[in-house]
Amino acid sequence: MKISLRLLPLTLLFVVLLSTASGQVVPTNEWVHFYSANTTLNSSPIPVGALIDAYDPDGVHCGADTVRTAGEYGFMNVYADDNITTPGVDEGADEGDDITFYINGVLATPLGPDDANYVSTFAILEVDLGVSYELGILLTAPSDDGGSPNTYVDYSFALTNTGEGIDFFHLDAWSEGTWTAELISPATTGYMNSGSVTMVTVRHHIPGSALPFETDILHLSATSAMSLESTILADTAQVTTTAETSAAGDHDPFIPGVFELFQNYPNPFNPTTRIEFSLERAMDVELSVYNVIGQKIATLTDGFYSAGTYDIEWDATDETGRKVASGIYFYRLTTDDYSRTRKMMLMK
Ligand SMILES: [Ca+2]
Ligand SMILES: [Ca+2]
Repeated sequence: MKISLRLLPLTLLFVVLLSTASGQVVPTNEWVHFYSANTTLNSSPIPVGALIDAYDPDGVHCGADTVRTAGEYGFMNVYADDNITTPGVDEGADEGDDITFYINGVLATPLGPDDANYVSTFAILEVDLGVSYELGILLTAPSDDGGSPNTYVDYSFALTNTGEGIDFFHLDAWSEGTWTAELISPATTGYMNSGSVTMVTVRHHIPGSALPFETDILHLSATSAMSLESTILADTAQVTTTAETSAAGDHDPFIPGVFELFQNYPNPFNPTTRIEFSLERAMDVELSVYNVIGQKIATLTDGFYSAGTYDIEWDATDETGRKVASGIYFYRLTTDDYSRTRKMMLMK
């Protein structure tokens, strides 16, 4: 079958559109094996994970393989049309058909030594392929967010394949500080078509020990498995999570059977206030006061307490005995396993 050179690109475009619409290879009882030990992407050995697809001149998807060893593919079965049992359905090639190959959805050039032709059933043909195309990744971060200690914030990053071919991505999420990052969806690896966008959900866990206004940075990176070693293609994006603490502590998890930290009284206050807490059992506790940027300014008590209810006064002075300014402060009770924080206001 001859196609004029002028018509070739449009015909091939049609083939791709048709094939991605119809998709699956239908195996028949006759095929040709194609293979290569010298197939390249952008002049380097084709990487593991690359997708090779074969089409007959009718645009039928009649062969598929995934690269398992860099630079190689095959044996890859390219199937014939079964003209006897399914005369009305075209499953693939007829003898003498030229076969068109795509790598990651991009037209590949057959480089021999054998012709890319369904010469005769059960032939074994060595056809090296070469393809060149641009790779591209774009990761877009959502807005910064916040949440209470002992909870988490889910972020949706947009991952776009801005390259010209299908790519195979590796995702990696991590936290810059001591908090934890968890990739929720999709899986850590996956294929994406050129131009497509995938939303990646990453969960940033805020530990119970996080102080008010403490922040941590969450990173997400996407790396292309199709990029070559010398030019690793990757993109990263980041968001900052802030630990928040509400006045009533209404986002704090309830900690039954351990302790309770009550709202200070009076509040707002001037010049002193009382902070009450109760312990269900004996334990080490620390009660401290923090300013709005998360700095500890006073330790009200730190020691071993038996079970019971206690009441501690704060006279609005810092560790050095100086009076602190009007404004919002946090007080926090910390035990070996838990902590709880509440907000109070000094109003002079
Ligand atoms: Ca058929
Ligand atoms: Ca056919």
